[in-house]
Amino acid sequence: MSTVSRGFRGRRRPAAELPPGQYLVEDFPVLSAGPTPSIELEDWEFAITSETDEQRRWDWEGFQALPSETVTVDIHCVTHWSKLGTTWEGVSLDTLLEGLDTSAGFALVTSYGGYSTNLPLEDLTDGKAWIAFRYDGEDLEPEHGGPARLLVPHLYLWKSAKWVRGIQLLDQDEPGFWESLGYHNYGDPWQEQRFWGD
Ligand SMILES: Nc1nc2c(c(=O)[nH]1)N[C@H]1C(S)=C(S)[C@@H](COP(=O)(O)O)O[C@H]1N2
Ligand SMILES: [Mo]
Repeated sequence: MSTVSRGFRGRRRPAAELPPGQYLVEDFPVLSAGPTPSIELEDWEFAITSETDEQRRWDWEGFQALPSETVTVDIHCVTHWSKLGTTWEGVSLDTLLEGLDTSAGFALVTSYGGYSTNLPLEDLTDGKAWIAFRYDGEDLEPEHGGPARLLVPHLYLWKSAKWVRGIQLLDQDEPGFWESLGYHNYGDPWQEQRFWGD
């Protein structure tokens, strides 16, 4: 309809779908604590290391050969923006962890460039997290974490480590980059767990 103004185009969703204190964005802001690392696909690798030092390692080719999923999810940044209905392609952590013998309770996710973030292992399993390499039908742009990033949309987006390189499974929780600087250890947007003490 020609009379519909720009503000009414696109996705309109009820406010109940937004966690407290969040506003909607249509664009995709970039938030990085440092420069965007450039990672050649032939050098890329991703590894999961268990608490008993059992390791699984994929190069790009091996990773691409894994079954992937396309998911549409809402994402919520602690700086108050949310973006609804974002579509990603990635490999489920369930696929990557399948058959791995672990009794670890925690995970420390590390990135090319030095970023890290921590979360309970159970927040990575049961269809809740992916290593994503495509966004909106395109290869994931470097500034958004390409070649691949963690996507764990039910927690604030700082948990979704860009340029992901590895995941260490741990018996003891260990704070990541923002968590050791005062961000909430868990970061549930629906509980508004932004900072330490929230
Ligand atoms: N490696 C790395 N991952 C990161 C960050 C970062 O600085 N480095 N920032 C986090 C934060 S605070 C947010 S909000 C999201 C932003 O993702 P985007 O830039 O794709 O919007 O990435 C998260 N993952
Ligand atoms: Mo963020």
